[in-house]
Amino acid sequence: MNNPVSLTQFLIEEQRAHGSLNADLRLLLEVVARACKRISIAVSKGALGGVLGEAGTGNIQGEAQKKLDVLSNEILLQANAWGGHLAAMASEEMDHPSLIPGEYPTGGYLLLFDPLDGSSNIDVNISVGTIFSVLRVKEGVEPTCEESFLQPGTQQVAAGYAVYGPSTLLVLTLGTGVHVFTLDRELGSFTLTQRDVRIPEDTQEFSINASNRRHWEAPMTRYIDECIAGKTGPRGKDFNMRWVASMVADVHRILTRGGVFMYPLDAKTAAQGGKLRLMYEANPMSFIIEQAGGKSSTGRERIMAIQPEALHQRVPVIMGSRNEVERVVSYHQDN
Ligand code: P6P
Repeated sequence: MNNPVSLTQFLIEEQRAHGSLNADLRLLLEVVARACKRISIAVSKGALGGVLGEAGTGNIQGEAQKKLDVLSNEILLQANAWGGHLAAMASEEMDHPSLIPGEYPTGGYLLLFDPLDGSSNIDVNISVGTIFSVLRVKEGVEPTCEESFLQPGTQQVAAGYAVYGPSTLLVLTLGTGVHVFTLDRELGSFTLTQRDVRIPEDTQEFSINASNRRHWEAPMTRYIDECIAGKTGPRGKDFNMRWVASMVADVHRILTRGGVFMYPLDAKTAAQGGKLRLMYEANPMSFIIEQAGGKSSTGRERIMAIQPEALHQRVPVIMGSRNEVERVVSYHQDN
């Protein structure tokens, strides 16, 4: 690849082109990218790194934490402590927001993350990832309190994920398109490998945990049964199914070749409002999907329009190829 564009060069060029990327936000993104490199190294060591298996602790989600969940969370906290760009951080792995240590200055941004999404796949060597979302501190609200984080997804100034797969990728949006960087392990830097990703508007591939079928609402059952009916059914075409059980891996496949990712409201998760978390899974992924021309809904409303009521709030998620998401939403409206 001649004249490879590094993440740093890309961010400088974005600042020149759009002026929306001040020095603190640029530092934030470079620090998060560096933390993702460190997480990638830890993940890639596998059993040799002594970090597989359970940590022996649990998180607010009621989930047993993997050692790499805890390590990844620590890497992101430490990486972002000294820069003076953040007011506070929130994580899937922490009950409450984490404050910037007193010896460091604070800044005007809030960082939210799922430090290692899909970590149940770690011990079986399947792709996992880091998801992050960036907000500005909320005017008139103490920046370090939970309330300051409770902003709709439309308020995000940046969002991204790293996927630790056969290669380590960083996918990023600043609100002016979606761009993909591949980790060059020889240089130790992320190199731009795709600008302005666009999701195909149609698809023949859906992504859902089909073992939950008996718990789904009628519109979801209708949609999936029509896909499975294939050419002989109302869709008149065959569909393929993929479910990695790692949102980052499933969403990246959809970003790359189209598809629809669904973790719908079902009888199992209805009491909590859904399975996936709004603030650091659904919102950042929705920002990326919409910036790439796709759509993202709960089935009944645009995910990024939701006014959050709690930091670890859960929502149903239907996101991906525009025309397919619109069909699923229409079935919910018919119901
Ligand atoms: P299930 C991983 O734990 C996660 O939060 C997402 O990454 C993934 O899409 C989903 O849960 C998998 O859920 O119920 O299929 O194990």
